Amino acid sequence: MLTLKVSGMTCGHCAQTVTKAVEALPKVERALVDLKAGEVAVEGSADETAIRQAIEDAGYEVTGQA
Ligand SMILES: [Cu+2]
Repeated sequence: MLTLKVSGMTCGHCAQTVTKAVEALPKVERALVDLKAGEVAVEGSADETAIRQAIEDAGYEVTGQA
C-alpha cells in the first residue's frame, strides 16, 4: 500500500473527489482518504506517478509520501 500526503483536502467533497480520481486509475483496488491527516492510502499496484498525477489533475497537491 502506498500512502501519500495531499494538501488542500478540506471536506467530504474533497475526499470524494480524490477517492474517485484515484479509483478511476487502472490497477487501483481502493483509495482511502484520511481528511484529518491529509493522507490518501492507495491499495493496488498502480504506478505512484500515475496516482500523483490523478490527484493533481483533480486539483490537489501531493507533498510527499506519508
Ligand atoms: Cu472540500
